[in-house]
Amino acid sequence: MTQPLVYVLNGPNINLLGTREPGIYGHETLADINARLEEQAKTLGLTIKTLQSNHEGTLVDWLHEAQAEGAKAVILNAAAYTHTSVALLDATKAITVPVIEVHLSNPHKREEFRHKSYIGMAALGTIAGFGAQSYALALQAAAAL
Ligand code: CA2
Repeated sequence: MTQPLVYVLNGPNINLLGTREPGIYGHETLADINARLEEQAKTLGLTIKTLQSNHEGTLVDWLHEAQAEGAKAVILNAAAYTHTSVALLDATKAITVPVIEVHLSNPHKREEFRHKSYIGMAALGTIAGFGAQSYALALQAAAAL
């Protein structure tokens, strides 16, 4: 039997993780986080597909792809597009796959412009503020769905 598939999508600048602003985003790189998620996915009996793009339309395409590929959940850190992208909101609404919004930091503790989340208007739930652990908590939530 094939294992449930979960997409893990990361948005702009997350590829730079671990290189700048460690006080906010931690010392781990995206490769470190993804490697740990792969291990966790094995334990949970899930298959994950990890992707990162700096381009809004590519993230929209991957949300559509998650649906087309029969993914059971999407974990999405849309980064700055969280606070700006109606296109990602529409894509999140357009698919029936549940989207779990994730953030390393807690945007509500930060600047006012980060308090609004377009993704949060359509996501099943949001996990924020736990650093790299936010992704692990989201994968656990996905496994429980
Ligand atoms: O806390 C999060 O996960 C964010 O989604 C990160 C975004 C930010 O715009 C959101 O408000 C909250 C920024 C990602 C930038 O990534 C960097 C990585 C390394 C160094 C600097 C930024």
